[in-house]
Amino acid sequence: MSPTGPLTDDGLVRLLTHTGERVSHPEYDRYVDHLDDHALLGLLRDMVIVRRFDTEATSLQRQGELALFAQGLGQEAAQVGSGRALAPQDHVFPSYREHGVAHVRGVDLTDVLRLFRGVDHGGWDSAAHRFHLYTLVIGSHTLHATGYAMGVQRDGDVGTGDPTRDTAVITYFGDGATSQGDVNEALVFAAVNNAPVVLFCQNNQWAISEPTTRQARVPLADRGPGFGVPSVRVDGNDVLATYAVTTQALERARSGGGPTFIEAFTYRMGAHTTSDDPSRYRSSAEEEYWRQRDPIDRLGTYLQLRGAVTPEFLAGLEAEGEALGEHIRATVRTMGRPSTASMFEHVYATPHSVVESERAWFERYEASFLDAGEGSHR
Ligand SMILES: Cc1ncc(C[n+]2csc(CCOP(=O)(O)OP(=O)(O)O)c2C)c(N)n1
Repeated sequence: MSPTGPLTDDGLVRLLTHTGERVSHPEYDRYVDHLDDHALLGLLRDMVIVRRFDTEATSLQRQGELALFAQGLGQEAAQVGSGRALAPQDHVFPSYREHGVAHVRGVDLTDVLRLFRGVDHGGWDSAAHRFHLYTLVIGSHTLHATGYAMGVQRDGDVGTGDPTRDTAVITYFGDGATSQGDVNEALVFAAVNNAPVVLFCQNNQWAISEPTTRQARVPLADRGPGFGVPSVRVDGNDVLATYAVTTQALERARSGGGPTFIEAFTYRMGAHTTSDDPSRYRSSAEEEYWRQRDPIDRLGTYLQLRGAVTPEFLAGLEAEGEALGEHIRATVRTMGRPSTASMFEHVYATPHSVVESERAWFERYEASFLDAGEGSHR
């Protein structure tokens, strides 16, 4: 057992220090060496845009436009780095905080807010984006991801050597989720079936008010080898490192090498959700420690040191953020209420007689108010 407990940052793969210096890593350098200034600025842009989304959504919740919001603040590098490592044909099974991954999968982030406004269970086309619906039941989607990966394997879309065909599945979950049976069962199935799945744990240190020390006595990545799943601990606030380790894990999955467990060591800088008050259970010293390790500042400093950041880039990014803010505010305020009958849609993939008879009953019930001359029901 590790004498340092689950909060140690020992053994983290890191390519950028928290002061923005590039450090070499014998195994992982080769996964990022091809990234030129343009690509690195793209990663910075992704993270800044996603953080702007967070800020706007949090304000809208405070104004009563959203029922709830779960911020991804502080986890941008873990999400953008891993998300950018995906191939178009890969599949993502997220929990409920993966807005950064949604963004890099091309989901319009206002569609994510349809869920938080309560007008839709999802809001985006999960097949088109290969980004499945958010899951609020902690850990259950790791089983869906593993099962899906076993299906991909049985379809013969693994290990063919065709880079446009070979497919991996990735699933995102938190440190608290590792205490759930579902996640442990997913690890068993992934291991014994050699499933092409990457289990990406964002250890953001807190499961609402429960710290990681209440979830484990050892670093979370130590769990993987017990199931026979290779594991990596990565600095989750280092976008280059998360890109590198995820690229390697996805390549292993696509080539038939089986699953990988990744622990991205990061920090939830915001509250658990807008219903939570973290000042009740964590210290300002802890928050300050992590503010010094901000993932956006880290990459931004590195790019400044490289001389890659121009005034034009910064102006463009500012304009992009403003446009996104306007788009979010305008779109959310005009999201209409769903019709009550829409609850009968998408229950099953194909028509189902029970659902159809319930829909017919409901339509008769609604119409009865009109027959009674009330104009509309109350
Ligand atoms: C099966 C289940 N149990 C309990 C909850 C209530 N719950 C919602 S979020 C949460 C904490 C999750 O923490 P973690 O997995 O670390 O993810 P994070 O929110 O930190 O990203 C809990 C216990 C739930 N949604 N589902």
